[in-house]
Amino acid sequence: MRPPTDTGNVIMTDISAGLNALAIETPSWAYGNSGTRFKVFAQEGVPRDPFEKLADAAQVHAFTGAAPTVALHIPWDRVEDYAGLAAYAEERGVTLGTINANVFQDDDYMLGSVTNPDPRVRRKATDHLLECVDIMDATGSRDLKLWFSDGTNYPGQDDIRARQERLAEALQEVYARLGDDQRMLLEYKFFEPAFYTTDVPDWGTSLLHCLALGPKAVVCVDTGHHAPGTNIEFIVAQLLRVGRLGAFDFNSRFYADDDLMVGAADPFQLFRIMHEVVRGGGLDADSEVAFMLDQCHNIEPKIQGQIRSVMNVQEATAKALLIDTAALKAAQDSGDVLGANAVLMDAYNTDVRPLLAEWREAKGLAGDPIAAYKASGYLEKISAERVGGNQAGWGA
Ligand code: PSV
Ligand code: MN
Ligand code: MN
Repeated sequence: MRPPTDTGNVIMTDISAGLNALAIETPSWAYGNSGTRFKVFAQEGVPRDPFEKLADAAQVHAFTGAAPTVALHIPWDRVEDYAGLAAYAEERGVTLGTINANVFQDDDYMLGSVTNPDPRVRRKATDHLLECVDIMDATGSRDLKLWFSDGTNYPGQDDIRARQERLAEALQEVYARLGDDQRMLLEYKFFEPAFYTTDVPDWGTSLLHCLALGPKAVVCVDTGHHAPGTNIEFIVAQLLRVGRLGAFDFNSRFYADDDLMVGAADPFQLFRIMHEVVRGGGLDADSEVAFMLDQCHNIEPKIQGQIRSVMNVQEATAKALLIDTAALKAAQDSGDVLGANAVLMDAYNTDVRPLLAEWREAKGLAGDPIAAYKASGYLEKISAERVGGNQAGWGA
């Protein structure tokens, strides 16, 4: 095992380079009130509009130094002047990131959006996706993230094969509208809200559509969108191999799409994922893999929850960077099963918190971002200033 810090600067330098490359995008919707279908619990000081969400996201970046961009969800973050919104973000030290389309909350979409049997609804949905590309042009965003709630609840309800053709047609139209430096991220999810078939249920379906579209179409892996027991790191390795891992939506789950803080339910899984990311070049200088959070903080303080999530990803990444890759390869090549496993476990079992504090302090940040944020008084300030904050999506 490579000891983390005190045997020399070489190791700290290696790890620093990897950590420096790790930028984690936070989602605007994490800052608003959220809940389950049973209850949304209102918290004090939550943002009343997209501007205030950006102000909160800027705090996460200020205290972690690792969350420089913010994802928007349209229409939740609809404004008149997107260039103005981008300028507001930049004044606070962050920039606008991925544009998330939303073709799941209108009554029209009960039987699907771009796969709906009704051509009028398909047109409406595709027009929204095209509008999102217009917004990307105004915000300077690179990525359009597409998640479709489309699917069926009952066998025979619709022609599941025709739905794939409708999906391909809409994706093709949107793909053709992308600029040279823009990308389409196609997210998959195995169920919910559809319970029998989902039109983009898995990475294979997403990848097939991306391959048919072209190089600007890449897969988004939301870590909460798999059946229990799915080996997500294998999916990550496979997509990296073929250059089609576009992005992560990080979160963690105990049961279904729980949207809990990444690394909370299964830190070992997150470490295994980050090991494959590092192994597959996902943190290299020429990597275009985007690391995003897609979470809701229903019962915990939201800004603090985002800071903790960023730290959890950093801890898993630092551990992955600590793996003694030469020793691992030697053990693997010689068929030393237990030796190879021990190399991985030694890195995982290392307490990287002192090393991360050192990395932060070298950048002029507080070693403990949570304590520094709590001491800053920001939560008290927004609680006093903001009255009547909105639900994550529909209000703002
Ligand atoms: C769907 O469950 C999802 O993961 C998609 O990314 C949505 O855009 C997001 O959640 C926000 O609700
Ligand atoms: Mn997601
Ligand atoms: Mn989800």
